[in-house]
Amino acid sequence: MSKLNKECLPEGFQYFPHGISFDKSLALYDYLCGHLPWQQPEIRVYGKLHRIPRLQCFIADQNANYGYSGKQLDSCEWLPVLSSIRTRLQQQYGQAFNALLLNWYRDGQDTMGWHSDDERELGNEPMIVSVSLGASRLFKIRDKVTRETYSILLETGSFLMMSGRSQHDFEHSLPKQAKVSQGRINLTFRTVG
Ligand SMILES: O=C(O)CCC(=O)C(=O)O
Repeated sequence: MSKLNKECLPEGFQYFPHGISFDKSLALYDYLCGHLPWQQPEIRVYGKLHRIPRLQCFIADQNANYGYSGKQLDSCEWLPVLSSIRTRLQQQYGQAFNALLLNWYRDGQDTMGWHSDDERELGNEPMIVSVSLGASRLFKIRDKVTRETYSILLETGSFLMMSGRSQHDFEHSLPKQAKVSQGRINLTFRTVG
């Protein structure tokens, strides 16, 4: 069963459509495309090395080490505009975020596979705030037990907050959307222990 209903996201997921204004979010998309050292690292999947199907950049305070798929991420410096968003989110959500993972989906061919953000460094019930910039993309959430799937369209300037048991009970993904020709950048603010 699949649901497409922003009011009906499972527990632990909350969507805020207008966290950043439309114009500012698109200007920020353009700025970040040209001002970060984007990389396309390789990860090992079932023993074979593959380049991830998107570009990525990781920013963290000193001593905030984080990785996934068995790989530590190299971090770069906070840009002032990203520090400002972090400050705002910290005030809004009462959480100290010390790391930011950015993913750049150059068009609808770029994706993120099913996973949970359940690495040990994120703690037991992490709060992760995800900010979307650029093209709208579908975000899928799947119950690990019932396999029930939820879909939500993440629009530019929106915030998606994941907290509580969201990473225990659910997986999420960003599927391919062949008709999407524009790019999207996603920022996920995290607290790494
Ligand atoms: O681009 C997105 O909205 C998904 C990002 C994501 O799944 C993650 O950073 O763990």
